Order: sequence, then structure tokens, then C-alpha cells
Amino acid sequence: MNTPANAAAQFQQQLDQVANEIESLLDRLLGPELLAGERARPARLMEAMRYASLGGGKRFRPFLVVESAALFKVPRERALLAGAALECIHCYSLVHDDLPAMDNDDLRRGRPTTHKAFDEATGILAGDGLLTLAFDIVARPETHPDPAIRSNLVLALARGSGIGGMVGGQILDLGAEGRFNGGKVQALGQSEIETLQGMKTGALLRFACTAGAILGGANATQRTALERYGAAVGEAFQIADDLLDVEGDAATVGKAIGKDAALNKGTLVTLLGITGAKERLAARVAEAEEALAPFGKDADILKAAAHFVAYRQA
Ligand code: GRG
Repeated sequence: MNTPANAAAQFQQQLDQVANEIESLLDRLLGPELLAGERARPARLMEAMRYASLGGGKRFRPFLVVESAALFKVPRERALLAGAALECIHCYSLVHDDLPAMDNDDLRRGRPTTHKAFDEATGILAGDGLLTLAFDIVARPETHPDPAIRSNLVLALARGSGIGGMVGGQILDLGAEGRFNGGKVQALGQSEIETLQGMKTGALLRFACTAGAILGGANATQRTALERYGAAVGEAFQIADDLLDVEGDAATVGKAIGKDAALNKGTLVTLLGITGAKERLAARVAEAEEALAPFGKDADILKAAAHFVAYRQA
């Protein structure tokens, strides 16, 4: 019988498997071998890019790509390449987010941030290198033999990570902290917080599910269902992250906590309170499950993933 405990164990096993596969794939993609058009792979750049992307991280975004794509029986190696590309974007965002000009963090994934382990210029370039590599990977014929599918992936990844997605969300976040008006923190309303977080964190998680749909040639109903699931999981992820910032343990979380309160940052936790935020979190998990109805039992693992995101400790 598929009890919740079984579903959770199966989810953890499959997440670990994707994490191992992504680790080996990134190790190969960031190896010393020169590709057509490359003149050299400078050792310091490669070392910093490897530091920023290997040996850590839950690899939850690639997991979503792999499992969304599996609904359409997409060959696993293609989904893993798209997942590795997404992980490169995610790792670049973490490296840049930790820089002194942004969040100025010393600890990430339980070890020194990239700019601390190297230096600021190398951190910036390692992030730039990972961002560019992501688009290199999705544009490769190994990711999908059909150029139209690759082009759709490039477009969706750019939209998720760029102006109207993660980068845009990051500048809204810095603005809300008062960075551009002498430190005067902006009191955000609920819809402003939802927009900011939906862009900064949600857009990449949503892309992960869209990528599975694109690779699998999903019809409009299937794609909409996966995007609705991705958006709900994205919001659940962020609420859980904000709750961890209040209730979590720094050693388990692997980074400093209590930062939102220190910065007077508007989050759904500060706006709704812990109980209200937990209620909303449960509602997002329910919505994520409901969105998967068109896929029936095939989507059980994605349902377990929504639970994991919402109730994780790190
Ligand atoms: C600098 C362009 C730019 C964007 C930064 C994503 C982001 C935008 C900043 C990260 C800061 C942060 C803590 C965001 C909240 C949610 C989040 C993305 C947490 C980290 O993701 P996990 O938990 O990390 O998936 P791992 O280490 O498991 O990969």
C-alpha cells in the first residue's frame, strides 16, 4: 500500500538518485575537455564554478524536471541535461546572492560562500560562467534533437531566470529592503510579496515543471496543469524557507537564520503570522496535489515532492 510514509521514502530515494546523477553530469560538464569554439578553460574559473555547483544542494529543481518529464516518458538523459542547466542557473544565483553587494553571506550549503573561498571577482565570474553554461547546455542537440523544442526551452529558461523572473524578483527584493532609497524599508502588501517571491524563487521552480512539459511535447492542458503545480510548489517552497528563517536551526539549514527579521523583510510569515503562514502553506500543498489530477497515479512522486518542500528542515 502506498502510505504517506512509503511515498516519503520513495521520494527521498528518487531525490537522492537524481542528486547523484546531476552531480556526475555537472562534474562532466565542468570537466577540462575543451568544446568546439572554446580556446581554453581557465583553471581558476573552473575551480570556482565547480566549487559553486558540486558537492552540495538538494537538487530539488532538477528532480522536478526529471519527474515532470517522466510523465511523458522523456528519455532520462535529456531531462537530466535540462535539469543540470537549471541547477547551473540556481547555483549562479546563490553565488551572486551571497556577494557583499547583495546579501553578504559567509556561509552557504554549510561551507564558505564562493567569494569567501576565492575572491569577489572570481565569485562574480563563476556565477556568470554558470549562467552562460546553462544556455549552452539547453541549446545542445543532446538535450533534444528537435531544434524547436530546444528553442522553447531556451525561451522558457530565459523568461524564468531573467527580467520578469528571478533577476527581476531579486531587484524587487533589494528595493523592498530599502537599498535604493537610503535604507528605508518598504512595507509590502500581500500581493506585492507574492509577486516578488513568485519571481525571485517561484519562477525557476515553475520552469522546472514547464521544462518537463516542453521536453515531453505536452498538450496545453497538461502544460497548464504542470505550471499550476510548479507555481503552487514555488510558493510552498518560499513560505517554508521563510518559516525556516524564523523557526529553523542554522546548523541544519546550512546558512544564517533570522535574517528576514533583522532586515525587517516583508514575507508571508511576517504578514500572516506563523499560524497563518502554515495554513497558507497547507493550502498550497493541497493546490499542488489537485493540479496533478490529469496525471493520476503517475504523479504520486510529484505529490510527495510538494510535501517535502513544504515540511523540510533545510
Ligand atoms: C542574484 C540574480 C540573483 C538572484 C538571487 C534565488 C535567489 C535570487 C537568491 C537566493 C536567496 C534565497 C535564500 C532565496 C530563497 C529560496 C532559495 C532559492 C533557497 C535556496 O534554494 P535550495 O533550498 O538550496 O533549493 P540548495 O542548497 O538545496 O540548492
